[in-house]
Amino acid sequence: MRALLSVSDKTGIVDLARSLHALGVQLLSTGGTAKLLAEQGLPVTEVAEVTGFPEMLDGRVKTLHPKVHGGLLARRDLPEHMAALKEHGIATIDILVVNLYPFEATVAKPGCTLADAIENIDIGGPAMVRSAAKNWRDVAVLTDASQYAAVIDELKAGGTLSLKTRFALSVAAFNRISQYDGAISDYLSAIEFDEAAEVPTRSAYPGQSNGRFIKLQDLRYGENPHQTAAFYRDLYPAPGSLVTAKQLQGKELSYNNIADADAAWECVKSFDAPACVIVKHANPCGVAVGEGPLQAYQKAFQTDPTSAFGGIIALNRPLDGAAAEAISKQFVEVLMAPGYTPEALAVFKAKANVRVLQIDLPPGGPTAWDKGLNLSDVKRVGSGLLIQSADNHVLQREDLKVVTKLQPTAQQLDDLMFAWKVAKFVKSNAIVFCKDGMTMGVGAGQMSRLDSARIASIKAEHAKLSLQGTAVASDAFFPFRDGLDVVVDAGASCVIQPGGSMRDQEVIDAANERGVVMVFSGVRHFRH
Ligand code: 93A
Repeated sequence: MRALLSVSDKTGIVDLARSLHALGVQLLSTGGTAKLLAEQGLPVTEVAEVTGFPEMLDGRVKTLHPKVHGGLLARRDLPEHMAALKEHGIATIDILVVNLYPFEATVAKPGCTLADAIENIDIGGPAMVRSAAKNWRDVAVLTDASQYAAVIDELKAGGTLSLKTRFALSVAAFNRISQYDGAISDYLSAIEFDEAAEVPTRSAYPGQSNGRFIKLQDLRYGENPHQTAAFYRDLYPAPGSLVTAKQLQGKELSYNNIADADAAWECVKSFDAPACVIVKHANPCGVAVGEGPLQAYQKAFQTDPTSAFGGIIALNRPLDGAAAEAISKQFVEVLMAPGYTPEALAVFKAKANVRVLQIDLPPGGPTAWDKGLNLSDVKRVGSGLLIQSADNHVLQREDLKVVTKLQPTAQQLDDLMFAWKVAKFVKSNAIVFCKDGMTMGVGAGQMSRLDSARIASIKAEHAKLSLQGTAVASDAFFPFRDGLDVVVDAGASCVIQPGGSMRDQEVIDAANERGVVMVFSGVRHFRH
């Protein structure tokens, strides 16, 4: 038997070669690998000796030769193939051990140039891997050091490898090649060609993933214990996104924790002012801005203390000791902030189960960030995917259109803008009552807008909050006046909604009749 060993990552290769040699396998190898094996006293033949060609073009051409590929690809069961080998003096290669130029690790290094990346695109390695993997009935292909031990054990036990093992190795090899090519494709897709300078440059964050993901971890289970689950990240995660979080303490994150944490983080990072968002079951049950983290949290908590129990809490300012003390009085599943003072960390040390995450806010502030990106939003349906650009729309004050006789006061405008920002993160149908930079009642995820409105006011009642003089946001237009009547009956003095209904006039007339302010945003924020 002959084995060809050509590896960039030399981990475990000497032990493997030694075991193969002990089993009577003849060793072939490329420059660096051959040198290492020879230094360890192993008898090894250089591929250059076999091909009769030196390695050339800085190693770009080492193994791309019929003496190598013929030896890998010939079918041992076809006499014509074996005769052709004989005619051309080619010997079969039965085991191939290759790992590729470290392309992924190279491009992951800060400051990696395009030239560095290109030099680390392996050509000869994948070609050999494909040849061997295609001819899996006759050739065993090892592409990862984690496979070495089992292969040696099997060879020691029976002198050969089973077809089953060779097939599994072939599948693993093609998977590795696909992953490798995917990384190259992703990297190059992020390059923009600068016409003027005639140079390609790579944007730090391409804002697209080509559908390529990297597994971060297996999760204990999915949404329910009988479902399996894992957590993946985009190949190029957006700065400030949940996958960039560092967990400082606490139990392992669950599937639902991650989904809720994302909802909370996306919402809190849309605020410029110090803000706090408490999420339960993917919906905010309290959102507030304040002078600092403590006040923001206290206000957010007040919205719905019952629902906040076991909540996911996100803040967009570093957490200080006082805010930590206040938060630690409630049962909290996950806590997120861009930083923690030592006092804040000390508070949670005593509560070992609380998952404490630190995430940097995206650079440039919420507005710049939301506008600049083309993140995609994906939903699985049956055996298909729905893909859309993320709902990054940020409403500006000048976009508002006052449609009632009554004009909003400055305070009402602030409340309306705040309510609109929150409504974007509430599942449809969303009705959100707000006042003084805090949510006063959130109605989420109902099949009828009227029910969302009713639920929001019931919740305010439970929290002993008065809805008198509140601002209300509705994520989509009121199709009839009845929805408006419900929120005004509950105490709202101003309303923001997209407008655009056939019966806008009926709803505007109702607002005028009830003596409330109404503004149109001109955009809808469905969130299903
Ligand atoms: O430059 S290559 O694309 N051209 C080749 O012909 C070739 N043959 C093997 N890269 C090639 N390799 C790669 O060299 C292998 O995939 C492996 O990663 C590396 C091992 O080189 P050395 O043994 O010199 O360290």
